[in-house]
Amino acid sequence: MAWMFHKSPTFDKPWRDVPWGNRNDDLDYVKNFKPHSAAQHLRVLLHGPPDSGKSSFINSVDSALRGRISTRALADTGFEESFTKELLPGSAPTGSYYNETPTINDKVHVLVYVVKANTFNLMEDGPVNKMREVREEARKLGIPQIAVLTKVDEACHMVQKDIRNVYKSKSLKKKVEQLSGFLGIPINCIFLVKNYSTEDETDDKTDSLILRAMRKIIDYGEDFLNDTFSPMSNTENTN
Ligand SMILES: Nc1nc2c(ncn2[C@@H]2O[C@H](COP(=O)(O)OP(=O)(O)OP(=O)(O)O)[C@@H](O)[C@H]2O)c(=O)[nH]1
Ligand SMILES: [Mg+2]
Repeated sequence: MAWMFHKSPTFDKPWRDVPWGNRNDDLDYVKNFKPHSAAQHLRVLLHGPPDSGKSSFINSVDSALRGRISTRALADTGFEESFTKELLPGSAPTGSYYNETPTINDKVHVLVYVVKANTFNLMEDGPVNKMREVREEARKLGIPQIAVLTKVDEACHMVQKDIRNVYKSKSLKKKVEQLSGFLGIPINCIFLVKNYSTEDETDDKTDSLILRAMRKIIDYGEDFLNDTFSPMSNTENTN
């Protein structure tokens, strides 16, 4: 009866509740979002190693919003994908991004770390080390930070079977804890996501995870804009 001693790869109950039925609500929220009047759009910087799923995440958000798989060029979406660029174009006189008088529209409003969940060991993944430097810079600038752990389907076969197992998976919970410790980001700012990759149609459950993450990204970005333009200060905080 050896099977009796096998540990289950999943918890009986999810460690985070995903309101799977909330997809339409989150969809409306993200669709109808208008940034703080002082900014033309919310600027989100996706930061992560090559192949971590940054472009796929941008396309997946677009797909979820449009209700069909999208692969359009993403100019003017407010997203930027990067692994090296400065967070604040005026912060360092290096490269072609130097801007002596950055306005709120030039600044990054939310920093999103994108890491693949099937990375063997986050600590040993050289590129992930680079994120800690960026994190320090973001912290000094007061920029909110979120992490998205992608490729949850490839990281856990129980999730591949049924995406609703995502917050029940023991191995994924471990990855989240590992990333939280490594980057110093609280667990409630880390989101598990499966990007659209091979699908030719969108799916409500996959949408739910993508839109939930996007909703949080928006909320944190808005907090940053509201803090920068609080009624207490009538001048823009350029630090
Ligand atoms: N199964 C699965 N595949 C994914 C997921 N996200 C991304 N991929 C695949 O992983 C590969 C890399 O994804 P990209 O979105 O191009 O990664 P990136 O971070 O933009 O990579 P660079 O632009 O090279 O830095 C692509 O083949 C995607 O289809 C996911 O959640 N699940
Ligand atoms: Mg890319």
